[in-house]
Amino acid sequence: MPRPITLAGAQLGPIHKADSRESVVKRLCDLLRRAHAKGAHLCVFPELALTTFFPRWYMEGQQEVDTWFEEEMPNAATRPLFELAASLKIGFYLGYAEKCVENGETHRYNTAILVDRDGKIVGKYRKVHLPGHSEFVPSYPWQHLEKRYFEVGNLGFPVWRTMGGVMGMCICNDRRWPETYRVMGLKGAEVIMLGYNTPTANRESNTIEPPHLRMMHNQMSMQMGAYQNGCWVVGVAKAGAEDGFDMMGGSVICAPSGEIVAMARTVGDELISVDADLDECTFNKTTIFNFAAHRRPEAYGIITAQAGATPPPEGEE
Ligand code: ING
Repeated sequence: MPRPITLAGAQLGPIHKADSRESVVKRLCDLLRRAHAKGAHLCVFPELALTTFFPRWYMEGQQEVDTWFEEEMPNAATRPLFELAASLKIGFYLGYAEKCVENGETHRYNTAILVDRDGKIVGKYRKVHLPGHSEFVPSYPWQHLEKRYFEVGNLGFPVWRTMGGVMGMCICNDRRWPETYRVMGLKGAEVIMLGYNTPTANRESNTIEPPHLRMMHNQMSMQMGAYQNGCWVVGVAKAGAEDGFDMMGGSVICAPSGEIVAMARTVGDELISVDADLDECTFNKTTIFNFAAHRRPEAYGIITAQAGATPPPEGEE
């Protein structure tokens, strides 16, 4: 039987280094009002949605680095967003840089939270696949220092039964790895939501990887995740030129069929939405991708047994 849910993606245009959290939260609230006007039940904001994509900058002092992190959530800057969402009865995904103390130790993660329609945090995810590097590379026109500023997420890929379905989260580079979707697919995910900050250009060469190819990889990754696991995927960009550094847009909502059913057309603040039906997950999950009937885990051991590839030795023809 139909299980309607209106999904929204709230793409953000650039956030510059000088932009305050408060000015950004005002933009998030405006997008949330636009989501409400569309009848949305759930609104997905981007990765690191409160600040500029600061891993593009090399910083040495931990004090400076920590200015980009939130030590509690909600906090004074974000409470207006939580309160508005609860008043509008809209759940949301919010990506941000998390600094926390666990067992007396300080940790820093690239984090996303899932907030239900009453404004309560029901889920947290910490980014597992951290791309880039940890040391300054002088030859790069911009840095990508996620491995320097964040620890690898320690929560796995959880899912939550909330807002009428089974919801999962991931962040940015996670969307390129099929394992991300499959772990949540094996837990019955019906909606996988994610935010991303992706440079439009390849920092080393526009010929190896021209922008149109990067956009194809971006959207193809999410379409395949949706199709191969029979779930909705909502992928939302922080886009536009942040202090002159171009980030791609292309936010999408993908149906369980793998079709793109909504797509952003700008590189600014833009809302996309779809009147979805969670029951559309059933066809793939019970036929083509009926995991119990068709998967053969005994053949897949290498996938979790090792990280890198081990081709046969050279010379063995
Ligand atoms: N950004 C990029 C992403 O995975 C990247 C990094 C871009 C990796 C292009 C590979 C190719 O979309 C983040 N923040 O992960």
